[in-house]
Amino acid sequence: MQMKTFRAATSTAAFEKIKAELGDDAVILSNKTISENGSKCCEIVAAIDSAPAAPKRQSKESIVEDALENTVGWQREWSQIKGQIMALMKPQIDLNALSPKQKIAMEYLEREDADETVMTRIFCDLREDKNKSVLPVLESLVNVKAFKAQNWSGTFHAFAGPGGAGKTSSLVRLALKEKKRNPKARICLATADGGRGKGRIVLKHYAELSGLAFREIITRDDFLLLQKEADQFDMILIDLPGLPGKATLEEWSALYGLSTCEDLSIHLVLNPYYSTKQFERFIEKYKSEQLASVIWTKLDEACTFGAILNMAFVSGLPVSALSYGSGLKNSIAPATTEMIWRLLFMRKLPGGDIQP
Ligand SMILES: Nc1nc2c(ncn2[C@@H]2O[C@H](COP(=O)(O)OP(=O)(O)O)[C@@H](O)[C@H]2O)c(=O)[nH]1
Ligand SMILES: [Mg+2]
Repeated sequence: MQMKTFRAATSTAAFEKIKAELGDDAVILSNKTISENGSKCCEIVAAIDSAPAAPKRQSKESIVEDALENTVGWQREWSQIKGQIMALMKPQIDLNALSPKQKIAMEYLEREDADETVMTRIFCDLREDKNKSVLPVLESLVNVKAFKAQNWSGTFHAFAGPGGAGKTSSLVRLALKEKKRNPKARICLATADGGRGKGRIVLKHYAELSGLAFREIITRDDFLLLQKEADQFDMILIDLPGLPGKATLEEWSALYGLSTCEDLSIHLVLNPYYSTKQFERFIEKYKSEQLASVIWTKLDEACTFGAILNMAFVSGLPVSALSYGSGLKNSIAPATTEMIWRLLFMRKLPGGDIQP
């Protein structure tokens, strides 16, 4: 048996090292948080029965073949079925079957990048009644649950999403907003993002500045500890890392013990200007039973807002906050339905500015 100790800033990084060096068959013997040169890190002892197989050399052709073979079958099938349903539906979507007002609304939403599934759903609803306005239809499509302590019963809130989406800054700004609204609120900021990354420093800085508690989650032990002290806090906000490669939120949550925490809501932080394919990927990557809302960021940089409708329809998740600037002040708002309609139909940001 070959045994080796691995150290890295987080469990995820340590597991990556183990996978690269010992392969998928490695057995974990221990996994703990230790102190190294004054900062915390993760130490894992892993073992493997025999020497790991040398990575096989691949020709260009075999890489292409592997890639084609590995395309997840059902994903491809589903997107084909969806494409065919849409192709069948499209000729049925005759905008002239609607009232002139309804037609204008549909054309507007199409320009705003509302996708085919959303357009089909709205069309079917409007076609039933020529006097029906588009707003009640949209209201049945997009739910809102503002990010305010009184709206959410659980203590733990984790912020997930792609790197650079605005997780750390949304978390800090929402925590400061909550503290301002209720100075007695006992709020804890916790980082599970990379141990030594910039996000950690930002979080620590604002926690110290604003009298908030600060914790680091390097391994699942740290999260267990935080759960044990949870009754000291009214709200615990956790900054999750952007997950690299094929890593999924479900895997990550299981690894760190978040998936068994019943008191946890995960908020997905997204920008409206990712491509349709990218959104499809994120929906797969970040799917989780604990996903509870979407926080839309960088609205000030977007030129269409149809993604908010598309995501609401496909995920059924409410929108909890809207971020519209990089500054600390007046740049994030707990969401309201009015804000979303103003954004969609008037290009008015929650702060009042009009988008070009
Ligand atoms: N323009 C604009 N910039 C934002 C917004 N939210 C975050 N940012 C900026 O986007 C960058 C990445 O944000 P960060 O919170 O570090 O992203 P993370 O990697 O998801 O934690 C930072 O420079 C933020 O200041 C927003 O709503 N509008
Ligand atoms: Mg961050």
